[in-house]
Amino acid sequence: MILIGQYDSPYVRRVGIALTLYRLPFEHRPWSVFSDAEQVRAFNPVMKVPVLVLEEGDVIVESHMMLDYLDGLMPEAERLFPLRELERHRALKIASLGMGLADKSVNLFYERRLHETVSDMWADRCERQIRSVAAALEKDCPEAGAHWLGPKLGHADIAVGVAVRFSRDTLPGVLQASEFPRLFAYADALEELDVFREISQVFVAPA
Ligand SMILES: N[C@@H](CCC(=O)N[C@@H](CS)C(=O)NCC(=O)O)C(=O)O
Repeated sequence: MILIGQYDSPYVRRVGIALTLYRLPFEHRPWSVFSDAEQVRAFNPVMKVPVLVLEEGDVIVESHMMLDYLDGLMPEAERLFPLRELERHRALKIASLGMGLADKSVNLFYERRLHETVSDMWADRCERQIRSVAAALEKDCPEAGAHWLGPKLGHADIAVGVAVRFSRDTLPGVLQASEFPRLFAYADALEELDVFREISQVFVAPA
């Protein structure tokens, strides 16, 4: 398999972490959606990353769809989303909140970075949404070193971890450790894991 996209993207990173934890061999092509846009477009007409190219050449876009595909390759006991309810829908909800945090952080970052005149209305809304989802996560956040569902790391943990890191890297000061102490401690503990260290990249802003 080939994973296209840089690890400063929370979406690319969550797929890279899952591939690594699943010990599925893959080639990483760290193409930028901006400076390598045409190369990305050759695989994904939406020109977004991640893109996962399968052995037979088929392409999957959207990180959640990739995780769904990868989970299907794994024995049930190793899958990173729980198979059974209630745990399953709870894990899906936490992963969706994590990705919501990532989405709104991307929105706000692009608004500030790419628009000559920033829309205060949109920027304020994004900031409120980021803080709102962080507050929801803070409320039920596990202790640092623990996991959201059950004894082992899962896609829900990974989604929250990569989203918090992305938000902090790209929007310094929007989320503060003093306001979200459990969430920050939990995310910091994830960043200490070997797989989070390995599948990682310092954020590079689009030129
Ligand atoms: N929902 C998508 C989001 C992917 C996404 O927004 N990726 C960003 C990189 S962080 C991107 O490609 N942005 C370029 C653009 O929107 O044109 C997923 O989960 O894969």
